[in-house]
Amino acid sequence: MSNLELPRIKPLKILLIAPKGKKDSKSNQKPLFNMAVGVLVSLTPPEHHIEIVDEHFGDEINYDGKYDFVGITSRTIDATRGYEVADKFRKKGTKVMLGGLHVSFNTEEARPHADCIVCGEAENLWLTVLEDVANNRLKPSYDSKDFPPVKEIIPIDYERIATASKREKVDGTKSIPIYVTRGCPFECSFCVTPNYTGKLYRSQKPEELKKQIEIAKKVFFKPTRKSSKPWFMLTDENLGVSKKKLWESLDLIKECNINFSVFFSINFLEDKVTVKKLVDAGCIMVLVGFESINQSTLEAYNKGHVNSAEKYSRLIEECRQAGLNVQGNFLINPELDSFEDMDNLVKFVGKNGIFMPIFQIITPL
Ligand code: B12
Ligand SMILES: C[S@@+](CC[C@H](N)C(=O)[O-])C[C@H]1O[C@@H](n2cnc3c(N)ncnc32)[C@H](O)[C@@H]1O
Ligand code: SF4
Repeated sequence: MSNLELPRIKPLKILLIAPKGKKDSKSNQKPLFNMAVGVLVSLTPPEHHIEIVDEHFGDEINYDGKYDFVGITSRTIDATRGYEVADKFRKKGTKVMLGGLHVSFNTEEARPHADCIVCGEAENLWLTVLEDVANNRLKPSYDSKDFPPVKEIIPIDYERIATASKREKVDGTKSIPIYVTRGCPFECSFCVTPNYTGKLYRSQKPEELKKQIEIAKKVFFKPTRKSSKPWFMLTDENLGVSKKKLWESLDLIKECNINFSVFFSINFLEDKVTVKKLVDAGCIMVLVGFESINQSTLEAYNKGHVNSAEKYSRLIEECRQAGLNVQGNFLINPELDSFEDMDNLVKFVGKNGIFMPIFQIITPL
């Protein structure tokens, strides 16, 4: 249904917040605007007024503002702060809606902090939620499972985000997020993605993608003498899954004159044409989940069919030769990794010159 066919509802004043948890404050990661907020803004019909507060950018929260409701997104690292913000708004009588990955899996924990909890992807439930707020019949919870599955991911409205967030333009040393796809069909046992955004792999329409990059450049990028090209971070969980869509998208991205980084499974980098297309399109870095250099550990993670440990060194070197940096994610798991494994991993990372390796202690889902 297009916006034109929707019944008119009372225009709402909405505040969307990306909270920043205490642990997150220790990160030296350059902030990137939050794509959950980006999607909600892009889904909201134009008659509603939206403001964005992202604590990762140091935005201040005005608890005295008059809003029809405040929507707060959550990842685990930021969830406690999200609850704190929610409690403060509710004390002032403002309705609070919590959504996102963390609360979707921890609804009972989140419930005392919210008037409404939204579980799962927002695309197909958001207009119903807005209508219910406008008609004063907001329900305590909405679950994407009760709505049709999200088969299409929508273009991001960068212009509206720029207006709603009053974000300053960035030079090419900071990244602008964009997605091409969502979901991942693999089922690595430690990864929340297949259980959340789902195994259904969805892509944006390639022609929409090019338009968005051009608009995002216009509203968010400020060239400087040192960095004349914008840097985009593709926030896809795994860009390589559909080679046809990937190639189509890369051919279009190439025309946009940008640099970018992306998450990618190592096995897809065995295809030399894919690597060349990535480099030609402006990809500087692929972030790969190597997890372990032991095939038996990969098998234990149900990742043995996605990654072959014996190919790692060759593929990293081939990417380097082609002009592509490979950043590596490794899991540290006390149940599977011995001290000797750790020593071998450190040696592997040094020997193969892995760019900015990330070691993460495996955390429960
Ligand atoms: C891109 C990305 C990054 C980027 C960008 C982060 C950013 N600022 O946006 C970078 C590299 C910086 C990053 C950093 C980190 N990330 Co990260 N990241 C991702 C990735 C691949 C995609 C996120 C994304 O943009 N998705 C697209 C948006 C549109 O989806 P969404 O957020 O789920 O929102 C939808 C719904 O949830 C819902 N929704 C969300 N919020 C709300 C709110 C309301 C009110 C409503 C109604 C609906 C709603 O509607 C949206 C549209 O459908 C995810 C994987 C994943 N499956 O999410 C991991 C992921 C989110 N990251 C993860 C982690 C652990 C981290 C770090 C902590 C890593 C670290 N150790 O430093 C940091 C934390 C930084 C931070 N505070 O966010 C974990 C989070 C696990 C968890 N339990 O929370 C994930 C799931 C990866 C994984 N498989 O484990 N990340
Ligand atoms: C870098 S992306 C992976 C890119 C690509 N999808 C792949 O699998 O190669 C996500 C990374 O986050 C890390 N991760 C995911 N779930 C985790 C968990 N439960 N605990 C710790 N780290 C986790 C893993 O190292 C994983 O590779
Ligand atoms: S391939 Fe990557 S995104 Fe997909 S399930 Fe495995 S770790 Fe998660």
